[in-house]
Amino acid sequence: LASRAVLSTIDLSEYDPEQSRLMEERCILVDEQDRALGAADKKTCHLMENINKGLLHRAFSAFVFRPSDGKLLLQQRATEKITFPDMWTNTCCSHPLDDFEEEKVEEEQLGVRVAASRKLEHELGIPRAQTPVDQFQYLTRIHYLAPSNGAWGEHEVDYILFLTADVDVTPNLNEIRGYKYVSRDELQKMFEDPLNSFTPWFKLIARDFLFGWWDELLRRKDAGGKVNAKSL
Ligand code: DMA
Ligand code: MN
Repeated sequence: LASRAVLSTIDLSEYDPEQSRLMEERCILVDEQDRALGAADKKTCHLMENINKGLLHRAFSAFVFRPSDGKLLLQQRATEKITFPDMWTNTCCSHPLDDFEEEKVEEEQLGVRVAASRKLEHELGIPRAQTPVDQFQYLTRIHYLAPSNGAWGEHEVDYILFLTADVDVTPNLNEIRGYKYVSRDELQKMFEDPLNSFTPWFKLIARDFLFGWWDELLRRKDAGGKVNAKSL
């Protein structure tokens, strides 16, 4: 598998310097059962040539809902992003890193929770105190592969996390162009407008899971309850 394959690389000098630097982060490599196999830099992990050889890494997709009205916080990815630029997507996605011991912890999905709190602050400027790791609800994990533009793509075991919390957003414009809160119906309308483009994982999660879970979240909102993923 990947450990024995000769992996490809690429020159990043044409890309945004900060996003190029972030390509040095070390992702956690996994097998299809999400067993950790080691680490590789983010650049190596996101080249389709390597993905086609079986390279797979761990990721998370966080969905933040506003308590008062149950609306979902969306972001539009910055033009500077190397993969999937300018697309609308869920609140925040990224990777638990091999660079941090606590992000490798698998018990109670601690590693991905810590990474989610870290990246909600990095991308949206949300203070970490507003995203306590024990408040994220883990729903499920999905295995998916999606080409992006040019040489790039994604191939991940992606942990889906929900958080219902009031948050203060101060966008990092190198990461996101914009953000907005949407109701279920407003998101449906956005999907129907061909002028909007969405990340493939957000479309997949929306199609297969999100609307059902969101309905349950709204039903249980006043009871302060969490979504029962097994019942869906
Ligand atoms: C990667 O997201 C993770 C998923 C689930 C697609 P990303 O490209 O936004 O990560 P980062 O901003 O860390 O490059
Ligand atoms: Mn990835």
